[in-house]
Amino acid sequence: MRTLLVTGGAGFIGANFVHYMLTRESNDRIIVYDKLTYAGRRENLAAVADHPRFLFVQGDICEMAQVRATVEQYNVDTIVNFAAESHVDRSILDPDAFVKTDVYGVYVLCEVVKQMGLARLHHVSTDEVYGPIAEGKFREDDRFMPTSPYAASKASGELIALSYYRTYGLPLTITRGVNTYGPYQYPEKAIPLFITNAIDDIPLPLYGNGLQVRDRLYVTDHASAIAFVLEHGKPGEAYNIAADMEKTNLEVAQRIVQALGKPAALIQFVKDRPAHDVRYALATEKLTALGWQASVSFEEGFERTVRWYQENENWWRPIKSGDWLDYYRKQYTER
Ligand code: NAD
Ligand code: TDX
Repeated sequence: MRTLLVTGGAGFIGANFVHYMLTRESNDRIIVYDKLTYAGRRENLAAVADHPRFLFVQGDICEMAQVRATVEQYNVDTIVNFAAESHVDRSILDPDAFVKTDVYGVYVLCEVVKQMGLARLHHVSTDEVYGPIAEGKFREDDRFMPTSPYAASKASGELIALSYYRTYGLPLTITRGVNTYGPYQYPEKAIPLFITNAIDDIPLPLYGNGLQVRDRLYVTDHASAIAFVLEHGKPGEAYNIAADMEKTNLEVAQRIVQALGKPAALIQFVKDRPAHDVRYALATEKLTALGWQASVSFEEGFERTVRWYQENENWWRPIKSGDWLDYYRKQYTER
């Protein structure tokens, strides 16, 4: 039996990972440790709130004493770190929290794992650390060339963690996933933003020409890949996660209006994101050679996602407006 401290477990991928871990055969205990920023919500964990192997602790990964106390109190042996500021547009407008959580916060977790002799730190990273690639795919040993303050913070956090593996032998594994979508994703990210806008007949703002390419991964596949690396990954190694489902933003927006029976005229081209990465793509042989594979096609994941937002308005309506979205609309959607 392991006891996992899932930092950032009340956010989109973290909550889906917790659901995944608690519904499969295992005795693992799951302690979610989350600051509950705007992106972290107890509602995301409502389905497992009474599960006998689940507990929630509100806390910040930048607070070393609190992380240590939680590890001690619950006999944690493994930390899986999802906690991050995760939205590129917010990092462009105000990078401060990104540097704190995505860099310093990772350092704190490394220190705790080192000081307390834990069995594993698994750090969840992103395709964005490599930067854009016009053709071909990045492999795990390619150099980092991040563009946005978000991507640079994630790259910096990873470099700190890797230095702890090299210098102190920290039992570290890393995964770098591509753009992930599915239930519980905050409606500031493109897919849930577009779906919820389309439901309300609000324009879908496509940055620039809409031809930027992202590889799309359904969230349960992202969760299963992390669980797989926790069991089969080798310390000191990073693993790309992708499912070979490259799509332009324009194609995704078109599929959304079609699926919801809305007019294509809802799609509006707006001012581009500064330094917008034109394409991300990852080679996944390292992970598939170990035996992991994705199980949800884009068609199936897309249909499930659209249906989930249609059926769960009570989840997204309360967070569909507010300071950020109002500010964002001014910054990005007015030409
Ligand atoms: P999210 O923004 O939905 O959730 C982040 C969670 O971290 C929230 O619950 C938030 O409250 C929590 N958090 C933030 N700062 C914290 C702090 N200082 N201490 C404790 N908790 C804190 O993000 P997500 O989309 O679920 O992403 C999860 C992880 O996966 C991130 O590390 C992100 O970089 C990475 N990632 C995301 C994607 C994607 O497409 N969403 C793709 C690849 C990698
Ligand atoms: O309104 C929009 N219009 C638009 O055209 C928004 C919000 C986005 N976009 C474009 C920008 C990107 O090319 O859609 C694409 C996807 O945008 P986001 O959903 O913001 O994702 P991205 O910037 O690619 O980053 C995501 O994937 C990698 C996550 O937010 C990161 O946390 C993850 O590391």
